[in-house]
Amino acid sequence: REPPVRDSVPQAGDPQLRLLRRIGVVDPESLDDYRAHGGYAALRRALDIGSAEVIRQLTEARLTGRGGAAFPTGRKWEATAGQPARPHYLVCNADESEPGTFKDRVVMEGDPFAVIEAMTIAGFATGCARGYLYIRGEYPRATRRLRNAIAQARERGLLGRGILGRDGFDFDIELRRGAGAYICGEETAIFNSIEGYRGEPRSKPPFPVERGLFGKPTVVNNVETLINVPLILTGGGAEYARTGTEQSTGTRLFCLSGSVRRPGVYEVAFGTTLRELLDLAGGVRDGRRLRAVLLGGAAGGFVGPDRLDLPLSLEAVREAGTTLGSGVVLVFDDTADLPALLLRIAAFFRDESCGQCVPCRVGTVRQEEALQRLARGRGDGADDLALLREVGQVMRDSSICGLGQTAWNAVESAVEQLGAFAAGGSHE
Ligand code: L3W
Ligand code: SF4
Repeated sequence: REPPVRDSVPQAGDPQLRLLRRIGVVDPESLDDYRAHGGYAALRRALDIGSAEVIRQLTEARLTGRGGAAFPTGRKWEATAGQPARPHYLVCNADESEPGTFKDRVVMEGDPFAVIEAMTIAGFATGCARGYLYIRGEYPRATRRLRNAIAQARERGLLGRGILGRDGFDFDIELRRGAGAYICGEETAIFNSIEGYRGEPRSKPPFPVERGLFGKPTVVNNVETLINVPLILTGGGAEYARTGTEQSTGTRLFCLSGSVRRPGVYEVAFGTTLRELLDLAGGVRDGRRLRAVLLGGAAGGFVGPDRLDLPLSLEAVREAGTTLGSGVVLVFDDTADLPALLLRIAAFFRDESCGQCVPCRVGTVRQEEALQRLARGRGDGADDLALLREVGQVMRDSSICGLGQTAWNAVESAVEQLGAFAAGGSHE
């Protein structure tokens, strides 16, 4: 079933936009139109300057991963390119499943050729012969448009053998659809899924750059990370780094939803404050007061109305004890039922845990049970709060992957900073 079209790019056509500049402007089904809007100039430039210089430009731009962990992209590409084992693989992580995240969908539906061009540049720079585009199964329109983009690019010599007439540059893309499991967005669970095994994360290290898909050196990047690459190549890494802050360069796509007047995807420079971002979206809906904002998604953390002047940069949110994650900005007004919300988040993690390791498999169940007791207002809650903290710490310290390691983040921030279960906080 096709999901409803969301009017999610309110500022399409705005000259300030970079990553979203073609959305709503270009015909997403036409390679010619993509080219007419500057498409494939960056791939030409990449071939002209060579793979080492492409990576140098990314490093100079100080581009970081947009999937949540903000690892330096230049370092990742350099590490993969330098591996002697062959073949190398590229994986574009388009399994966008973090609750409240829909930026990659907007990009893939509105500017699919940009994703294909960026993957081709990544393949060239890191010496990959094949790229896998692993897309969330619930994204039928994006899947159709990407399939069409891949087919057109192949037809026109922009994928396949001798790309753009360059002897020896062979690269192709295979699209794979996920089947509804959140954990398959974890980079090593993707490998298992592509290889035909259960979607369970692998222990790291070894990191994918050394041993990834089919045991070979693999570079894994989020959709948003990749679409920054053509911009960096056409404008230059140093120029790119002039936008944003010292440690967070460029722009970021934020997914605004919940109690805001104009929900959607917004592109702003890193360092923009939360207040400015909420103002762009028209502020809190129906004239209500702000209760909290969930930043970074279920794996992120809540901030209260006292943090509206928080700059949205990696360094500032780290200091504030939260994360930008995959760009989630989920807004709650003063009618929000925080305990009910935490129960929903806890149920999500319990449900999506792959069950492979004990801290996460058992911890997510214990977390949900303790929250249920707290929400029912049983006793003074001291024992359950202590249990929550202990279980949360164990999950964070000893889970195999990011799901278990972050399953306590949002609950912790609501308990410790918003006083979700302080006297009178129970919702019954
Ligand atoms: C080479 C090293 N590579 C780390 C690589 C690693 C990975 C990247 C980040 O994501 C985030 C979390 C949530 N040599 C390396 C190295 N790498 N050290 O860098 O690695 P890591 O392990 O820090 O994080 P991760 O497990 O890949 C966890 C977020 O993901 N999350 C949900 C995200 C959801 C979406 C979505 O729906 N679109 O993105 C859940 O946990 O925020 O920060 O590539 O290989 N020494
Ligand atoms: Fe699976 Fe959770 Fe362990 Fe990750 S932390 S491997 S999701 S059980």
